[in-house]
Amino acid sequence: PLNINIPSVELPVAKTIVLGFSQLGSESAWRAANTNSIKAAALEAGITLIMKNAQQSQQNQVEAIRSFIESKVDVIAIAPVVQTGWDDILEEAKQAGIPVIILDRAVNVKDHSLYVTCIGSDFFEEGVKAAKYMLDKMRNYSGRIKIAELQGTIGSTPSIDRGRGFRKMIKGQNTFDITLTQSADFTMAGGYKVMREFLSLPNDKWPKVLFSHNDDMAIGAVKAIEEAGLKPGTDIIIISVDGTRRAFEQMIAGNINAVVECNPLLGPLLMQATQEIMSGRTLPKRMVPPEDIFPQELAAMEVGNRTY
Ligand code: GYE
Repeated sequence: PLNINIPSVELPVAKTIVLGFSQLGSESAWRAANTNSIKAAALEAGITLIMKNAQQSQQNQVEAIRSFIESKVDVIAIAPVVQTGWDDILEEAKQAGIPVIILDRAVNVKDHSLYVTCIGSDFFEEGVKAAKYMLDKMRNYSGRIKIAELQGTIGSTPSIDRGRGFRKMIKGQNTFDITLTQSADFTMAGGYKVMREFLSLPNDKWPKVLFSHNDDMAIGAVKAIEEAGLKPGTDIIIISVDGTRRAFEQMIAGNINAVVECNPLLGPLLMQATQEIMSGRTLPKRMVPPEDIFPQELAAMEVGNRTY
């Protein structure tokens, strides 16, 4: 018999990448869009995604990360609820040799080698844009302008930096004054509640401008303003951040005056970064999506393009 010797070939088995992602919660429309974008992009990229929702608790995030380390995922991604307190758990991931991607919000760690890259918006710049719009919008208004601010989650990068960017721009402008400021946790219910409290003060304390750190809180505040018998967008100028479809609809209705865009659709960037890390490429330490600001005059034209 003919004896043919066929050498056996080792076919490389394409191992699917496993990504553990700790999502911070589900407080807003932005967050829902962010979660959906990540799920869809993982599916598209053929990456196995293990996602855990921390319901606004840093402790839950730490436990999720620890479970990812124990189950030896390939890459860990974290959307951190607050900025501080990450050094120890990131050190654990480093000891285990698992690369970490920081997504959306940032972390304050002493050792920057604890994460590979940080993908997310420039929140300081968003605050600057919001203030620039306000300065222009109010340029013909005479007298002192009282500003109310609805902050997001205390200790979170977007809230800290939007507040700082905004303040930087009004510093030295002595007609502009932030007279009321409180956290409403980035939620619609919170925005409603805090704005109601603001408007329960004597009316000489009522603000002329509202700077809301996100759309959900602004939409909640619109309801409280209407209930107080005022016209949102006219009696109180409203500026918010995110750029959700609902906020655009509110602009069209005249209730919100301008929205600073903050892009939640980070899924494709995250999957790309994950694949590049796995193939040994070096990534930039910081990746920032391009973003715009939309005044109410553009809302009707743009609403159809909003994908979140
Ligand atoms: O603006 C807000 C969400 O971290 C950029 O979190 C995100 C913020 C977003 O709850 O709506």
